[in-house]
Amino acid sequence: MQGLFWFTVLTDCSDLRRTRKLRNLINNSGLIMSDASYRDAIFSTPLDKVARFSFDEQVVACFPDMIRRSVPGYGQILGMLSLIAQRHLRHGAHVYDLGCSLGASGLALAGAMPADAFRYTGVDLSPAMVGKARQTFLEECPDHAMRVEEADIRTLKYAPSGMIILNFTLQFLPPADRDALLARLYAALEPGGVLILSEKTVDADERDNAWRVERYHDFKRANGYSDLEISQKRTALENVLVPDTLEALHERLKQAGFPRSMTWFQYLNFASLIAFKP
Ligand code: GEK
Repeated sequence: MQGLFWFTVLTDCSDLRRTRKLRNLINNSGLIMSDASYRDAIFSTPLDKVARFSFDEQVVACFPDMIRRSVPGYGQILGMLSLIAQRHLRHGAHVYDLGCSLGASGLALAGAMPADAFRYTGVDLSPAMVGKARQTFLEECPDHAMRVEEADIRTLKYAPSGMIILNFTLQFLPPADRDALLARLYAALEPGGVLILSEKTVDADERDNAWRVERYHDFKRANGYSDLEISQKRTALENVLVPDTLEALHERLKQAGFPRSMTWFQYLNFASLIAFKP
């Protein structure tokens, strides 16, 4: 009887912890990563020649700060992931997080769901990202089934999955490679499975696009980036991050086989879509 009491108390405590973490995520635009990362100052001094952006050690060291200050709504998207997962995932289903970087989506899921609720595989091409993500999962959620693979998501052999997360990654693939990947993800999803696709977007209308980009730069300035940093980062990302329009993203999903997709979140020129496999 006493044992049952403690079991109930302990279960309630961890439920409470999960609820707090989740509430924190939804209401703040920050990350739940407990280690404070370095402040992103990569483009803060004038560079003779701005090199193409790459996910190297320097970026990994300041990545949580960089993404939090550069992607409007990043924390809110992470927070909603687990609420979406809890509605759509069957118990114990497999989840992919493609282009997982430091595994923030995995941490968000593990922070909100019990260890046996899902199995997670993060995939990233950057060895520095993969190494740090593995270490974070070991430290933060050793009881959850969290794997991280170093691989190219275009050539990976996919296991059947209930949910696939593609958060701010498709935009880094050459546009010609995007449809083939989405078709393979549709095939990998189990019936009833969902794909979450979050991307930076561009407007077809020039005036709308200019307005959104200008307000986005205001957002970055308000988050402490200087005009020099904004302009050098923009140069570094040219032809590396190639955004689609929202309409093109929905069309790609349709071509890939998804009969239904919707934009569930939008903040300036960043959006998150959900696509359903019947
Ligand atoms: C997050 N989802 O924190 N195969 C595997 N990984 C790739 C590939 C590829 N072909 N191309 C790029 N990447 C994360 C954020 S960041 C977005 C994603 C950003 C990886 C790349 O190494 C990087 O870690 C990630 O995709 C993109 O929610 O930095 O704006």
